[in-house]
Formats: sequence, structure tokens, C-alpha cells
Amino acid sequence: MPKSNQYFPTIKKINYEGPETDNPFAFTHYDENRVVAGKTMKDHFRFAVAYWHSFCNENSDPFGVGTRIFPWNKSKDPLENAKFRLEAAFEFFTKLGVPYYCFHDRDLGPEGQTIGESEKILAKMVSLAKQHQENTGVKLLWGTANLFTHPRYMNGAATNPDFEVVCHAAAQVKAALDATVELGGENYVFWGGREGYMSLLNTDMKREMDHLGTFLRAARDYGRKIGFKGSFLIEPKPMEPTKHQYDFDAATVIGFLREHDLLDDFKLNIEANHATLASHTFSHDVMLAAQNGLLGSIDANRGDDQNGWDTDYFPTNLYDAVEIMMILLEHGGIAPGGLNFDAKIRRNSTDLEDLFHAHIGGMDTFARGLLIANEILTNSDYRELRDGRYRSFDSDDGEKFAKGNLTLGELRALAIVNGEPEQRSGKQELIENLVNRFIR
Ligand code: XUL
Ligand code: CO
Repeated sequence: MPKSNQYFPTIKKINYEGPETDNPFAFTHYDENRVVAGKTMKDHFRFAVAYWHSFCNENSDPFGVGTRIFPWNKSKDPLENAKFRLEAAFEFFTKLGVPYYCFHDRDLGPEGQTIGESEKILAKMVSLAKQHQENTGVKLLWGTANLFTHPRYMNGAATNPDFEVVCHAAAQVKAALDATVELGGENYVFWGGREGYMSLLNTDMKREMDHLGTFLRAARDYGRKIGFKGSFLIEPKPMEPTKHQYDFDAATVIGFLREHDLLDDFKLNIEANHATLASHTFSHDVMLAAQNGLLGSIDANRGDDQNGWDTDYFPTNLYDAVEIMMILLEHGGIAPGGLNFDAKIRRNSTDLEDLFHAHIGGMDTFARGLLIANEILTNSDYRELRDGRYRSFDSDDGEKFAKGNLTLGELRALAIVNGEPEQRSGKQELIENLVNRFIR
């Protein structure tokens, strides 16, 4: 593209320059080809840009209109603008050097007057996105359907008490699955934006959740029929926009998947700020999913310690990144998922280049987190401190118990024979100090 047609003309390709650089348009720690624990940084993270926050959302809030001025909104025709937006997005992905992106159907192009027209618009945008993917090598981490913006979904999409709305949601998911498969998407996400209730007094919760299970099985069957080989992912969130969302947190979703016989095809997409809204830590929900073999992908962002809402800050908390990378290193990584920046720059971050600062910061934070996590796991006695606490289950009667081979009566007899247990310290402060020693 000639320079004059660029949307970010002053920004060149972002390169790794190392921790000493003072160039704000360079990576200090993300060096995509650097091998850590047997894998390149690029493969550890599989970073993705969220199309909606970065290219569609002008940063309106409940008190005011958007503040961002998008140079790609050049036309009065929304479809023309959708094409310009796609050009801008791929220029950004390439300059940032990010391997993946994620979208909702309605991020790519506007909804039409009829289902048929919407499908046509999406298919057209998908064919253009495919060309951009081929030209740049940038790939689709996941696609999804926006089942929360249109007023028809005000009472829910798959869980709507009106069957006709459920049919519309199905039409949208079908087209979004077609789009994801056409673009080689490696995963497909369901975030249940309106799948929950505002008041239990007007809601049959059991019926709605059963409909959600049935809907997801139908989507899974269609996806597999058209050749989708990737993971279907559910993204837990406890509240917002509804008072209570059915996909409350990782534990709730795992129970739901088990109840509805979806565990073979579905995994979880854990978002940091959703975990904290559920009064967990980011690492709690990532750990829970990983230990159950169900960690599909991560929406990397950050909440606010004072605010109880979904602030979607860019992730710059190094401590969080270290904890998450420790979990990924110990559980086989995130592929075929990735780390998607489901994060937005602030309403008063109005320079176009702010989008670069935000993503550079997020990528560097996780790269630094990876280096520190790897040091902790390989060059300290952290693992021994943690795993050593469970040593009594590794042999003899402890092992028998863990395998389910001791009765309650036999356990009682052992308690009498062994007498009062010696105190064993949990060593929390020592371990916290150990982690801090490596964060430098
Ligand atoms: C909303 C959210 C969504 C999903 C995709 O809180 O996280 O952007 O990631 O629908
Ligand atoms: Co998200």
C-alpha cells in the first residue's frame, strides 16, 4: 500500500530492541523468535488483536458519545467503511507483528435488513478478509457471533423465552461458523452476552439453561458438519450486561458442559476481568480450566481494583502475567488458543498511536512474565515447596487413599495409630518472597 493510503503513516514495523531501549515503538521483552522453554515466544502466546475494541468501538460510555476519530470511516456508506476498516486493521496487525486476530460477525460488516442480506454482507467481508490474511500471513484465532447488541436479544439469544428470537440467533451463529471455517479460524467462541436474567421472578432458569445446552449442541453439530476441526469455547462471565449470567465462572461452565454432554467439543476462553468480576483471581479461573484439561484460550485484559465493572484495561500487571505464564508452562501451553487482547484504550486515549502503545505494553508484559515464570520454575525450589506439601500422598497409605482404596473406618484406624499430626507450615510468605525475588 502506498504510504499516503496508510492509516498509521507515522508508525513503522514494531521491532524488538531489548530492555534498554527508550523507543516507545519497540518491544522491550517480546522477541518473537526467542526460544524459551523449548518454544518461540510467538508460539507461547499466539497473540491476537480484538477487532471490536480496536477498530469498531469509538469509546462511547453511558455518559457520552465516542471520542475516537477513525480515519477509516471515510464514507457515508457503512459497507464502504467496513472495507476501509479491514485495511486499517491488517495494516495494524502487520505493523505490530501479531499473528492472529478475533472478530464478531458484526465487527466485520453491518447487519442487513434481512437474514439473507446480512449473510451476503458477511460473506463479502469474509472474502476480503481472506485476501488480507493471504497477503499478510495474519490468521484468525477465533470468530464469534454478536448476539447481544441488537434489540431483539434484549431478553436473551439462545435462552430467550421467545422461540422466534432463538431462531434468529441460530441463523447468526450458522453464518458466523461459515465465516470462521472459510477463514481457517482455529477456535469458535460463545460469550453469552444476554444469556442470563435480570429478574428471577420472570425467569424459568432451568428451561433457559436447557435451551442453551440444546442450542450449543446444534451449533456443534453444524460446525462439525461443515468441517470445523477447532475447539468451541465458552467464555465465562458472572454479570454484566445481565444481573446474573449463566456462564458465571469456569467451575460453573465446566459443570454445565458436563451436564449437557458437551465436554468432547467445548473448552473455556478465560477472560481476566470476568474472573475478577466473579470474585476470583485471573489465575484462579485459568488454573481451574487448565487442571481440568479445558483451557481453550485467554482474553487478556485487566480489571480495576476499585471498580466492580468490566473495565477491560490492557494487561500491564506483571504479577498476573507471571502467574498465568507459570500455569501455561506447567500445563502444556495455550495452543490452539491464544492470548487475545480483549481490551480497550481509555476514552481519553485519542491519538491513533495509543493503540500501538496499548498492545506493545500488553505483549511486553506477558513476554516478561514468561521469562520470569520460566526462571521460577527451573531455577528455584518453588515446585518442591508446593509439591512437597502433598508428599504424604505419594506412597504407602496416603497413596492408597488418593486412589480410593481406603474406607472411612480404615482412615480412622490410621488416625489412631499415627497420633496427632506434626504441624507443617504452608510457607506462603516464603513462596511470595521467592516470586518477588525473580520479578526484577
Ligand atoms: C464481553 C467480552 C466479549 C467476548 C466476545 O465482556 O468479553 O467481547 O470476548 O463476545
Ligand atoms: Co472477552
